[in-house]
Amino acid sequence: MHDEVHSGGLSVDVVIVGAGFAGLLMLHQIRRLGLSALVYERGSDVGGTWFWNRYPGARCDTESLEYSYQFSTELFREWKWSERFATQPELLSYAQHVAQRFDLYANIHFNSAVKKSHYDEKIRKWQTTTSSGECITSDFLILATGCLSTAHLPEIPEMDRFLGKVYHTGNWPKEGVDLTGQVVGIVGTGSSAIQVIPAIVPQLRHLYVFQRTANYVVPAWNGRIPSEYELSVMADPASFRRNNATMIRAHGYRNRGKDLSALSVPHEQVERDLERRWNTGGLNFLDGFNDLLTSTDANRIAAEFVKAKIRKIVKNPVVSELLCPRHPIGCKRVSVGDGYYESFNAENVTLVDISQSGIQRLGEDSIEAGQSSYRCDSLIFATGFDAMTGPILSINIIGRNGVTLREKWREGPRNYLGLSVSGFPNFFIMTGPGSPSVLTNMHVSIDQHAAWISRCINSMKTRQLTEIEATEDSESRWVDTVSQIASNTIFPSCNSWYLGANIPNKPRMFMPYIGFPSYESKCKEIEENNYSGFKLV
Ligand code: N01
Repeated sequence: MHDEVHSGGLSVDVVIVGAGFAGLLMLHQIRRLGLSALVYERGSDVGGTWFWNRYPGARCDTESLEYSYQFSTELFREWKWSERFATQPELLSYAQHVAQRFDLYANIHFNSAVKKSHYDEKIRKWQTTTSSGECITSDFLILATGCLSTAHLPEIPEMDRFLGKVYHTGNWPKEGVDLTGQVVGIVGTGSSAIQVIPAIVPQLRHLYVFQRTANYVVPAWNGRIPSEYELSVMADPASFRRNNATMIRAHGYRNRGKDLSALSVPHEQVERDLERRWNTGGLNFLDGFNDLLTSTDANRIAAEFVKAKIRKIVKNPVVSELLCPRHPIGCKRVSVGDGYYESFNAENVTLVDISQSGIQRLGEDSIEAGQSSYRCDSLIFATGFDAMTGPILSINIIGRNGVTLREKWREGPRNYLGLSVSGFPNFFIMTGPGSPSVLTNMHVSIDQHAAWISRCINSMKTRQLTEIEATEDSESRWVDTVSQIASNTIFPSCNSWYLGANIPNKPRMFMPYIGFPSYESKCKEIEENNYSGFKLV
């Protein structure tokens, strides 16, 4: 499929970075065009997020039937999910199954991290080098590096002094970890922590949970998928998928809310809807009304509803107050999981409030915070990721005139549609900043990007064009559009990773585009207008 070139390197039409769900589909689409492609993956197998995040309790918080590949009805019908919210091992098996079923392994190089990609303007090709010493020349470079794949370990004084084991949820050891009978400290209370905590508490001697910011957690009520529901979905997968794509976050159409302000109806009606959604479980908790994420008054109703639930679940009133968040609900990602708040009723769990003190230092066998020292055998950092831009900028990407992407994005990511960067021809980013990405069901966003990019490449090849690249003007207008949409919501109002606020010195900018349906139609319109806003050569 690919040619050897004189330098001893390889030459292909397309280099794809990453063999997670996005990279696998992109490879499949490029091969369907009859073009050659190679995928470079730093891990030893496919799966991306689900390859690395093997921590106890890890599972997806988008429903399995929705968090499935969209491109093949046969695949959709033949794969049987065992639970409403799939576990990490099942998601990893699914990725492996897809790679085998579509014969993708042959074109993936594992244990091979892309270090540098340089656009050679003379020959109009990308030159890519990897950690395993490979050099590849390609017409196109596509990043499918994921949004939450650069784990963030905070800098804590005297980190190296700790003699026990230190784990990060985003890099969990493949061979597993036995924590039985240990005293463990966990730092962080985001989506990863709220899954780990209930999963490990029963086996521990003691767990200290170090909380800097309390988090809103809504139940999953996980269980088997009701067979009549599954049958109805399987009867017409196309309309199931289409209906989900009409939702702002590209999933949850079964729980579609009303196009109605929560402030325009009696309070009891809002409470009833929240109660019904709480009892249904899942990420559609805030979908009942159209202003829960745009009006602080409407948002407060939902926030207070969850706080009342926390106060009811957690028996110790001091602990339950500490667990009640102070920021608007949804401006940091709402977490979904079962048994998190209940864990704080267990005798072997202590919540440590570090909102004022932070963690001061590590000792040989302890964490020191506030005026106290907490003895621990092992530590788990559930401290998140350098989200969205981290994985992209970990590669030295060099565009026209030797300008690096890192320089270009010094003040935050700039691109057009999230897909293309001016000064970086024939370069596409899948589900990155500037696209709906992390605010959506990733499979829908991946599908839309893979289809759009492959049609674009096909069109270029058929028309014998050699370069496509966003213009600076369309890029500037797009950056303004993304931030304008966000400014009409409560999203920018707290220190979330959506804004880069979790990483010291990272430029603050709301990165994802809000609203899958309007994004999808914009991309379609641009394509139909012969890629308006792009420069084609
Ligand atoms: O990371 P996070 P995550 N000292 O950034 C705390 C997806 N995901 O891995 O809020 C003390 O959300 C930090 O505190 P604060 C999902 O999109 C999905 O949990 O910054 N604490 C916070 O509590 C999710 O949003 C699934 O004050 C520190 C925590 O660490 C995203 O991944 C499962 C600290 C980090 O929370 C990231 O989730 C898991 C410090 N120095 C993840 N630094 C599902 O599909 C950070 N913290 C279910």
